Amino acid sequence: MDVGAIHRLSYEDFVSVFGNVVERCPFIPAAVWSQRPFPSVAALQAAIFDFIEALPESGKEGILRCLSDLAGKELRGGTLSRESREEQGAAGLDRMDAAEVSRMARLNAQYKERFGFPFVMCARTSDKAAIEEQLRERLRNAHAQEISRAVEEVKKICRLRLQDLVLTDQINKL
Ligand code: 2AL
Repeated sequence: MDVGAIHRLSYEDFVSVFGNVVERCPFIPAAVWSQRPFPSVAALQAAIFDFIEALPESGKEGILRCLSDLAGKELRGGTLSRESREEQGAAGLDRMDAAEVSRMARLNAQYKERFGFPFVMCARTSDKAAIEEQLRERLRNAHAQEISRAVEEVKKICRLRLQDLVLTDQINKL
């Protein structure tokens, strides 16, 4: 991809292209827009990560709350974002039997009850068994430790979504 293409995007197109690299957080690309020109996609990614890291804990929790549950109601109801649906599908979360669905629902509810935000994990680099195992393990973490762990997962998801945008060359198609 020609990085100059990013620079040529209007503010509206920039937010439209990068608006969901962090799930349902278009204010993040809106906030880093003023740091243009980005010499590379890696520089854009770094600006996004720096913005997230500079947030207080309450802001990080806010970002985490924008994600939908893994294997939750939105997946079954067809209301996930396209990216989230594809990622959850890649991990096999759309092909679970009734026992798996109810175990995940119980664990997701326990997690949310304990931490106040949904369990977040990069699904594309995992599978349904590993996701359930991680969820059980991370339920034991301390609150602050779990915020940073979950933010690391948001960054992994963001990195892969940015890579997709570059590979599918959606920026040059505008
Ligand atoms: C997600 C999502 O939408 N994509 C992904 O990899 N993980 N959600 C989540 N709660 O972890």
